[in-house]
Amino acid sequence: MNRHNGATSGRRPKAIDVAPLAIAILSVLALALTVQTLPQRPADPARAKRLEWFRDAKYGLFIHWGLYAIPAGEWKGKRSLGLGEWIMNRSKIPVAEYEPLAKQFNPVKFNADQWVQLAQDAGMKYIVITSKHHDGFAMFKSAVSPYNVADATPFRRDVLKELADACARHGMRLGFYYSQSQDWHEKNGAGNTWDFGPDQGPDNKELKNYDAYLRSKAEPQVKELLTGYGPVALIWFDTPRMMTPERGQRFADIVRTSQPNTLIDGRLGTEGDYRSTGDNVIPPEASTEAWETPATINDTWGFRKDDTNWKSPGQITFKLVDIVSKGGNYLLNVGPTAEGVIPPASQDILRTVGRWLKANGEAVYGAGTSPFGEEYGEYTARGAKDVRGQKLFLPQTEWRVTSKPGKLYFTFFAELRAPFEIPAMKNRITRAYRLADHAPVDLKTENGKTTFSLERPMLDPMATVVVVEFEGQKIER
Ligand code: H79
Repeated sequence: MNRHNGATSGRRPKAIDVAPLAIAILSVLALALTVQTLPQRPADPARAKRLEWFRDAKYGLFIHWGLYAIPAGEWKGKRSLGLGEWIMNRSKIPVAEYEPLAKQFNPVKFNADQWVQLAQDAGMKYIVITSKHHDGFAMFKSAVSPYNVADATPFRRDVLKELADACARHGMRLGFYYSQSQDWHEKNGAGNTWDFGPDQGPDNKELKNYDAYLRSKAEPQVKELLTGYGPVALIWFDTPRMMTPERGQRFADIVRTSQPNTLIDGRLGTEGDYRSTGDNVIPPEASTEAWETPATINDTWGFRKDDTNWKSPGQITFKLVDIVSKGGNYLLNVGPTAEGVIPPASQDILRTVGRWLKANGEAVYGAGTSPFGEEYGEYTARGAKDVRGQKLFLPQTEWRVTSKPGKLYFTFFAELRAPFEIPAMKNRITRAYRLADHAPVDLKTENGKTTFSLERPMLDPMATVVVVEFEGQKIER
């Protein structure tokens, strides 16, 4: 027991005082336990406010578009493996050979309104587009560097400005990806070892004048993005190589002073507003802090003409509901061609998921996490390891749960072979119905267990949602 408990100091408890004393001690213990289980970051009301729209949005469109769409995965007649936007790095293309791609960049089929319309049809609530990827080429008119779409190409149009105006017309939020650390076009940026040598020596000593690059290009370009394109929903920084907390803070200060409502993602190098998972990584369990999974619709971000490994609409829908049930956002990428066309296959997939969301969006937008968790799967008890050598997680993918006050949304991704048993809870269940057509679902309660069955074939074989209403706001287990 805590003899130095301030709540009892100066008092000598008599027998009759034991109850308040016990309560005081218990509340101190409870406080200590709460503090331990709270997320590490301190409560920040301004951040919570900034994040409100983001937490409700759940689903965004990522767009990777730049000069790399021209080679589209092939350099000098040879396939360059890996991510399309990494071709300069993977094929060790010197700046002197990559830079002239700008003279070929003329995406005459680019139509910002059509892209925003696609995102809207897809049921996406925000767009994030590459303003400058690791190759250093800016997709906006920049006074900081002539290596940009308006000054170095025959197209001469400010792509980001057109997109920002279209988003404003459609009421769509727009954020910018900006590669703050890697810049393969600049001798002092990180990453271009083939033209400019290694970034760091064996002792991590910096061999380039990295701060000169940050101050002369990255920082002023981020400032341009935050001053010339209307309200910016977020800045999506990436790969924080050599980003010390001080350097990260310089970017954070630029964002906060230019647009205090703009969110900072989780890859700046200093604390952002939300956590970014690894690329294509969906965590195994739910979390209450704001987070986002950036993900590819095939296996590349920037367009590759040979990548047709599209995820199906059913796979995308599962990932979206899985992520929402764990408290996160899904930022799903498309890679437009050098002509300015979003590959028709990815458009079809997005629109199919969008049609599902039209009927079932209530289970997604603004929805909270699952109060259960057993549906996610479990770690293997047999000692198998995953490819990274971590304990293997065996996911279950039959169903997921999202929630709103008084409501649970059970989404089924496969037909039920037996009546579905609602996980045990203290709340009384009042009724159940299919979300898409509001058809009632019969509930059976026996021995304190409530079950229901779904008609076969399922209403929507891709994903059928059953709403279960219960007494009270929150599930008590
Ligand atoms: O913008 C997308 C990626 O280009 C970027 N993040 C997403 C959102 C990203 N930057 N770095 N990485 C992802 C990690 C990259 C790893 C690899 Fe490679 C690039 C594996 C293959 C190509 C580096 C070069 C490691 C091997 C070759």
